[in-house]
Amino acid sequence: MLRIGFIFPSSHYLFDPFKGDPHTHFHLLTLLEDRLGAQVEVKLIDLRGIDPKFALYHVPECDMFLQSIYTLDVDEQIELVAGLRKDYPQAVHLAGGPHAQEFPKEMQEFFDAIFIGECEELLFRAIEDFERNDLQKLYTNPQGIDVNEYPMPRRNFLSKSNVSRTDMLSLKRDSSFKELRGTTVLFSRGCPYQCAFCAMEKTRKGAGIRYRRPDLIVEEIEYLKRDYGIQGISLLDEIGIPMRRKEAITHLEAIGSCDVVWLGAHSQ
Ligand code: B12
Repeated sequence: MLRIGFIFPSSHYLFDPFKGDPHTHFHLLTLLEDRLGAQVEVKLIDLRGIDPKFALYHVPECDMFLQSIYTLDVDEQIELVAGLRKDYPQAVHLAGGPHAQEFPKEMQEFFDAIFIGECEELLFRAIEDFERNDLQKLYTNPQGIDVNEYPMPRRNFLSKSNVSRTDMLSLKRDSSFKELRGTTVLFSRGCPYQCAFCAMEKTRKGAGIRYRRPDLIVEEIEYLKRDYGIQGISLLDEIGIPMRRKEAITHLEAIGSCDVVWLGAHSQ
């Protein structure tokens, strides 16, 4: 059985790293679990809140480690790889995400394989390659995926107390939502703008913005209510409300039909 660990870094620079959630991880780990079942053992190695000095002690042995590289985390992520190579020398390290996409050459020095673009399908190809002892150094997908073809990202990779939290929906001048149990959601992929200051050059050239279908939004919120007692959601989408009027109405009606409060805020 192939042991795959997807690491989320300490996020030590954040006042409260639990205002967000590891969505890339939920999504890819759900896919791995669904498609590969008993062939894999998948883990979300959540290092949030752990002093980076002691992070290695929290990482179980795996055959394959995944990381989504962000510029603010890159030094810590590289250091982790170096430590893990000493402790678990057989393991391979795969990296995608904003910083790996923008600086693939630099990242190839530290990781065994780099992923550029939306890599749902390429991850499965890389696993096949790894099992044939033929892991490639670079996997690129220039096309955008259809977000509605993929299952709802499950949260079962974290404990219930980690997923369902209070103080997720507080407003600056109104604390009446403070005690509600909330979590974050992501109902879209990408961004339609081409801002000069944005680090995501590759994303800008991508498939633009795509939203989940209303019935899939309802499915996810109902799952969060049923399994996690969620009373409110915080939207992490870059563009929380679709810009086309018709699409915005069905999107908001789907959320509205679930009887939860919601907050449109990329919390970082
Ligand atoms: C939701 C979100 C968050 C969430 C969830 C992040 C997560 N890691 O899951 C939260 C709130 C936690 C968050 C936090 C931060 N975020 Co943020 N976030 C986003 C947002 C809006 C969407 C990312 C997402 O989850 N998409 C859904 C998933 C499924 O897609 P994806 O991540 O793109 O992954 C796909 C591919 O990139 C690839 N892939 C990615 N990683 C990997 C890894 C492997 C091994 C493989 C095979 C493939 C792969 O395959 C995936 C499927 O197609 C993006 C904007 C954007 N357009 O991407 C900003 C963005 C990624 N965030 C950004 C930043 C700066 C941050 C913070 C540093 C903010 C801060 N100042 O604290 C923190 C970092 C915290 C941390 N340690 O992770 C920047 C990153 C810029 C950079 N150069 O690194 C972005 C691009 C926004 C921006 N334009 O500035 N973020």
